[in-house]
Amino acid sequence: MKFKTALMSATVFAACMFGSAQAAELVVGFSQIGSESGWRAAETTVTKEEAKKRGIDLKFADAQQKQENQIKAIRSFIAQGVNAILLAPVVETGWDAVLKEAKEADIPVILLDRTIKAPEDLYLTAVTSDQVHEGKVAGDWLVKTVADKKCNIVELQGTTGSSPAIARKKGFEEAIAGKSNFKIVRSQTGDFTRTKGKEVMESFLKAENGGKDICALYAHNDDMAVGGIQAIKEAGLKPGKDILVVSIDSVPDIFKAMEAGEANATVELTPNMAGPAFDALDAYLKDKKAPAKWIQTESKLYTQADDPKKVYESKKGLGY
Ligand code: GZL
Repeated sequence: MKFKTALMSATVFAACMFGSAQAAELVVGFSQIGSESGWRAAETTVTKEEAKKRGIDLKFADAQQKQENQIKAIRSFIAQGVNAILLAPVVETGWDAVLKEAKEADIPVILLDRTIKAPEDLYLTAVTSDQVHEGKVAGDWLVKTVADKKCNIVELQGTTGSSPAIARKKGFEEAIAGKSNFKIVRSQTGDFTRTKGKEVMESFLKAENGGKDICALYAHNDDMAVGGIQAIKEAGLKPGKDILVVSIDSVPDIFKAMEAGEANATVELTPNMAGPAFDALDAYLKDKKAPAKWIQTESKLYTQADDPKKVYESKKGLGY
C-alpha cells in the first residue's frame, strides 16, 4: 500500500477511533513565488483564507523568486506526505523531475496563475487567466485610443521566462501587428516590481529624448506601471496624458493613479486562484475524476471611465 494511502487510512482510523467525526483534515503544500507585487500578496492572502474556510491545513513556502527554493519546498511537501500541492511556478521550464517525484508519491499538483512547459500528466490542472488575451486587450485599448497617430511604445516586461511575460508580450504584439504607426521602441524586464519598473522606465525616458518621443507605456503588471508613473513625473512629464499608461492586474493602487489621471487602463486578474483550485481538488479526491487541464479565470478591462474611486473601494476585502 502506497505510503500516502496508508497515512490517509491511519488518519481516518484515528478520527473514527477517537470519536472526532469530522473528515480527516486535508494537508496541502503551497509553493508561492514570493511577494513581488501587490497582486501576488493578495493571492497569498486569499489562498490562506480559502484554505481556512475549507478546514485545510495549508503548509506555506515563500520562494523569494527562486525556482530552486520552489523545488526544495515541493520535495519537503512530498516528504511530509501532504495530500496535494499548489504551485505558482516562477518560470515555465525546469519542473519535470520534481513533478515526476510528486506523481510517484501519488500527490496531485495544481498550478496557480502561471503555466509551465511540461507533460500535462505531471499536474492535475492549471488555474490561470488567458495571458495572451490580457496582452491583446491592453493592446486593443491602446490602438482604439491612439487611432492613426504615431505611437512609440515602451514595454516593461514581467519576470524573464515566466508564462505571463511571454504571453502578455505576444498578445500585445498581436494587437498592434500590421499597424505601422505603432512601434515598441524599448522593451525590458522590470521583474514585476515597482522598484525595477521605475528604474527601467528612467532608462527608457533618458534614451527617448527625455520621454518626449514616447507615446505610451505598456507594463505587464500594475506594480511596474506605478513605478513607471513615478519616473515619468520625475522627468517632468504628465503620466496618463503625455505618456499613456496601460497595464494588467487591476490592483487598488492603479485605480488611485487613474483617479489622479496618471494611469489610463488596466486588465483585471483575480487573486482568487485558490478557490477554483480547492474545488477541483475536492472533486478529484472524492471521485478521482480528473478536472480539465485548464481552469480559466476572467479578464476585464477597466479605464478612467469606470469610476476608479468606486472600483478601488470594491477591491477591499478581496485580498488587498
Ligand atoms: C500573472 C501573475 C503575475 C501578476 C504579477 O498570472 O503570475 O505575477 O500579473 C505577479 O503581479 O508578479
